[in-house]
Amino acid sequence: MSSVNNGSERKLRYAVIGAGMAGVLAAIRLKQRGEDFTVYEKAARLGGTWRENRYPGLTCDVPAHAYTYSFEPYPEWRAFYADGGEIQTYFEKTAEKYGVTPHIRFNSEVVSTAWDDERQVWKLGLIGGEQVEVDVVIAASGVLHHVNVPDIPGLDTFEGHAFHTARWDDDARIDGAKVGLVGCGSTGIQIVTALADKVEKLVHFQRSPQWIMPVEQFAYSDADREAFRNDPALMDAIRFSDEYIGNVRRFTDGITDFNSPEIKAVQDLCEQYLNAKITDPELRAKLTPNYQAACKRLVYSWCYYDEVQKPSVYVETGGIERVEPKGVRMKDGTFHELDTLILATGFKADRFIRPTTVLGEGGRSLDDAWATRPTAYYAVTIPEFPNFFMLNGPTGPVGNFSLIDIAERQWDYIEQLLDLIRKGEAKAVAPSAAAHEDYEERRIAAAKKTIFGSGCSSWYLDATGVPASWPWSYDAFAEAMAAPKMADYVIS
Ligand code: NA7
Repeated sequence: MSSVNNGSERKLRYAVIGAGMAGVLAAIRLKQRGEDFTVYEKAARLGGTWRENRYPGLTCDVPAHAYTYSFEPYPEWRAFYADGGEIQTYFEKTAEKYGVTPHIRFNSEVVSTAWDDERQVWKLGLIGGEQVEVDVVIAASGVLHHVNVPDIPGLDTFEGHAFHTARWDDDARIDGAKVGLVGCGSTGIQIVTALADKVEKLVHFQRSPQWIMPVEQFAYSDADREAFRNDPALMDAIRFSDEYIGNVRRFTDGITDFNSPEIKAVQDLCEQYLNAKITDPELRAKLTPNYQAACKRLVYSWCYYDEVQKPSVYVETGGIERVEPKGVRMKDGTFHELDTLILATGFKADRFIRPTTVLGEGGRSLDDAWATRPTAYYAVTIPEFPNFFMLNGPTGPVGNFSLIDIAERQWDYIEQLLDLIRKGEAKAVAPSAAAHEDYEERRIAAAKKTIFGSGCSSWYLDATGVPASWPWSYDAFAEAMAAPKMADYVIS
């Protein structure tokens, strides 16, 4: 990371778009340098995905002590895998501690941002019509935040509460009620585990079953937290343990080749877990996927197979014909009467900063640049969009690594490009079209060999069916982020 701005550098004005995990990170780093920045946040609270998702059972699948900023360990976690509310508290406390909350303008959605070729500045339009001018835009607007509401006929005729999991409806009847749940990603599976004991009946509408990776969950005691406070090395020991970082690194390396021994080991583990836990052959058949483990993002759970076997839960594998006022009608005519219908149907993962209008050099729109698929050079920068940097942008996710770690490394990369501008060696930087094309060619070829491209549908795939995550190893990612190839940048 570069040093504090000591006044000899050009003083830039920065707009950070989004006050989620990545936006708060950018804010902290800019604050530490003494830079002039504002974070524009569309909502009334920071937290991004952890603000928006409040569904019962919400848990992060990265161990809590590995799901923190590297510079801000947190002794207070209540369990090995933290719940969403705790994580939201962590980000709010951290933003407060580092003094960045006052730099966030809440309820201030950025609706447009346009590059002025002549003056080499970005002009932002805010929701109320206000115009703002900055030198640098940091797009930290998140990945999984545009909800995917399924197009099921009759959905709007349902008489009970029907809602997407990221729009949790506190007025919906859950306790002692007949609840329908559509979707079996991490969200749907976590909701089954939280509701099985609360509802009268939970009908889980399953289009595709999921492979479940067994993990262990346990609570931290007061004594554990006291020990973490007194000796932060204990938290590092978890963060850098072979059980976590070693496994996730091996898994991420394995992802790059769907025939790899690592993927075979994951497959064996998931199969053994399923066969050991689910005793009823009919239910086991329903829960057995017809694709390789890890092709869809692996679902981690310590209790799903126990909960799904409870008498209150019914896994419905038939096709949904339509929603009716009192429930869901299946294609075979079966009717499930329901009080509440929960849609755990995921997100439109190809939106990123959109619907914000982004116009780069010569008025080129991001929508045009992304007509085939959203792309960014090494997931961070885009040709013809100078001084525009993305955190957790397209092709950013690296295996099952914590997105915090990924954003921190991306920030270190961005800093080195910003330094060129601060030191007067450039007024604007963007990758060359040729460098980006070369990156995309290599990335797509590698992506097709990854486990995500082995023949299943998932939010990892772009509209052309190519996996849109980092297709190489974690070490390759760390190396790429450590030093931008300056020759690949157009520096004006
Ligand atoms: P996911 O993982 O995208 O899962 C969405 C689920 O919803 C998945 O089971 C889909 O089935 C199902 N789905 C979507 N549309 C429909 C319709 N129309 N009918 C029936 N079922 C449908 O989203 P999550 O929120 O669970 O998790 C997203 C990420 O958040 C997760 O990977 C973690 O990284 C955190 P399909 O598999 O397409 O057959």
